Amino acid sequence: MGIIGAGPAGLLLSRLLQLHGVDTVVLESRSRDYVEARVRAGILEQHTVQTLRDVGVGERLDREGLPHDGIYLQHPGTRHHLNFEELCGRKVWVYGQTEVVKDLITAQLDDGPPLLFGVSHVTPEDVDGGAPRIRFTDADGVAQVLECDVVAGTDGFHGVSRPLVTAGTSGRLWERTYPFAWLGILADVAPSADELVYAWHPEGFALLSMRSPSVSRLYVQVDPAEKIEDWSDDRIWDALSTRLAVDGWSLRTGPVTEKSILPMRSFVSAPMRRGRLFLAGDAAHIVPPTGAKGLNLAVADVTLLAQALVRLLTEKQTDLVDTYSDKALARVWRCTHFSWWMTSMLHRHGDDFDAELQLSQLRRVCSSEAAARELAENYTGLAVDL
Ligand code: RFL
Ligand code: PHB
Repeated sequence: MGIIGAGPAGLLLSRLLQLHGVDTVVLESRSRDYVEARVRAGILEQHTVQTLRDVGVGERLDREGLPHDGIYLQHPGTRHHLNFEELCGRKVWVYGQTEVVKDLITAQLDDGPPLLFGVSHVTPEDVDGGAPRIRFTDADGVAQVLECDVVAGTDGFHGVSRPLVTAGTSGRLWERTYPFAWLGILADVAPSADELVYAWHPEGFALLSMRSPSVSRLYVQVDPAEKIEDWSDDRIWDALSTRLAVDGWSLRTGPVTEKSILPMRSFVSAPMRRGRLFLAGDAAHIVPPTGAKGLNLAVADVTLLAQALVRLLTEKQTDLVDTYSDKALARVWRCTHFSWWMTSMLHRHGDDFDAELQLSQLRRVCSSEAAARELAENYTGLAVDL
C-alpha cells in the first residue's frame, strides 16, 4: 500500500493495515517537526478515542486527554449545559490533533512500516490498472518508484490525489464558502470553563475551548478579509470577553502563543475512489469546524477503508472496496449537514430576521430534550457505518 500524506488519516490507516499484516509506505511532503506542530482540531469523538486505543496509541490520550460530558450553548443572558452522557450515553475528549499525530508517528517510527518525510514530486500512476505505482523524490533528492497494490490519497485538501480522481471519473464537487472566518488563539492560561462554550452574540460567534488544564484555545468570528496584524492580543481578549460574557463569570486572559485566521468552507468530492486510488479525510471533504467533525470524519473514513482494503488484499474480495465510497459519503453528508447547521445557527450573518431565527433555534435546543439529543448524537459521533 502506498499512502500519500502523514496527517491523522494516513497515519491511522497505516497503523490499522499494519495490524492486519498489510505492508504500507507513508509518503509525507513536510518535515516531521512541521507535521507535529500544526495546530488544528481538539475534540475527539468516543469512536475516535476507542479506535486509537484499539490500535495501541491510547495510553497518553487516556492519561492526558480530558473527557467532557457535554458542552455549553450560550446566547446573551443564558449559558445552558447540554449533558451528552445523559442525552445519548456518550462523551467527547479534549486531546489535540497535534498530540494524536505525535502518538501515531512515534508508534510508526518505533515498530511500524516506513514513513518518509520531506518527499516531493509525488505522482500516482496507473491507478486504473491492477498494479499502480507512485513516483516521488526522496528527502535526499533521489528519484524513487514505489510499486504497490493500492494507493491511498490521504493528502488533505491541497494534495495531488483528489484532482486525479476527479479527472478520471464522472464525479462531482459541492462547495459552500461561508461569509465569515475564525480568528483562533492558543493562550497559556487555565481554561475559564470546565467544558467548551459555544456562544451566539450580536457581534459574532465565540468559542471557548482548551488543550489542557493550563492551555486555552479560543476563537472569535471575524470577516474573512480581516488581517491578523489588525488584531492585537488586547483586541482579541476584549472581543472574547464581550461575546462570552455571562453574569457572575469572567474570562481569564494570558500570554497568546499562536494566532491565525481560518476561512470556513464546506466541500465534498465524489466518488472517493478511482480504480485503485482511494481518498480519505480532508482530501475528499472539508467541513467548517463548528461541529468539531473534520478529524473524526477522517478517522471514520479510514476505519471503513482499512476494513475494505484488508478484505481486498488478504481475501481477494472486492465487495467492501466497491461499497467504500458510497458508505463513506453517507456519513460525510450527515457530518456536512451537522457542521453546516451548527455554523448557520451560531454565526452572526444576514439581518435581524435571521438573528431571531437563530435565537429561536438555540432556545429550542436548550429547552427540548428531543432537539438537544439530536445535537448530542451528532456531536459525539454517529456509527461509522450508517
Ligand atoms: P491533513 O491533516 O491535512 O493531512 C494531510 C497530509 O498530507 C500532506 N500532503 C502531502 N504529502 C505528500 N505528497 C503530497 N503531494 C502532499 N500534499 C499534502 C500534508 O502535509 C499533510 O501532512 O488531512 P487528514 O489526515 O485528512 O486530517 C484531517 C484533519 O486534519 C482536519 O479535518 C481537522 O483538523 C479539522 N478540524 C477539526 N476536526 C475535528 O474533528 N475536531 C475539531 O475540533 C477540529 N477543529 C479543525 C479544527 C481544523 C481547523 N483548521 C485549521 C482547518 C480547527 C481548525 C482551526
Ligand atoms: C478546538 O479546540 O480547536 C475546537 C473545538 C471545538 C470546535 C472546533 C475547534 O468545534
